[in-house]
Amino acid sequence: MQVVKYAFSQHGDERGQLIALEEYSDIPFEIKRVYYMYDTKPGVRRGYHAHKNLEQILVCVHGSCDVLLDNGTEKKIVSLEKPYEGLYVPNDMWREMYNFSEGAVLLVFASDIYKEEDYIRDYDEFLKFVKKGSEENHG
Ligand code: T46
Repeated sequence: MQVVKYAFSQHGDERGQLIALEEYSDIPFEIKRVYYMYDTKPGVRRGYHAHKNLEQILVCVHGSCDVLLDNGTEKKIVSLEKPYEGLYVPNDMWREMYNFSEGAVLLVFASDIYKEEDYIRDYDEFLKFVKKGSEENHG
């Protein structure tokens, strides 16, 4: 599994840093929604789902957290600890976010509005979904 992490351009000067993110260039899709999570309680693990048709970029703009990515055959753990790093999370990818540091803020850019029907929240259903997709693609 290829993990795609972006290193965003930092516009730094003696005053500090600034990052600007534009759709279709820094963010590789049209941004239809932005959300963020903060005040995450100690020991909490979030996510536990995949999306059928949603691309996202996750940026830990303050603090750090870990993200487990699972495509049904392989798992990878990615640490997000720099405000200039973005993790691309494509369709058909199970994700869990955990190890949030105190005060962590996880910002997410999404390619679509919120649609509950796009979520796969059951892991066995997810495995069936990705297996079906790969059979359709490979005949
Ligand atoms: C994802 C990971 C990285 C909304 O009403 N609108 C929204 O756009 C979102 C994202 C959530 N909600 C509501 C639905 C739930 O009642 O906020 C509540 C918490 O959402 P959820 O339990 O889905 O949060 P996470 O952290 O498990 O997952 C979220 C995103 O939902 C998901 O798409 O990829 O962050």
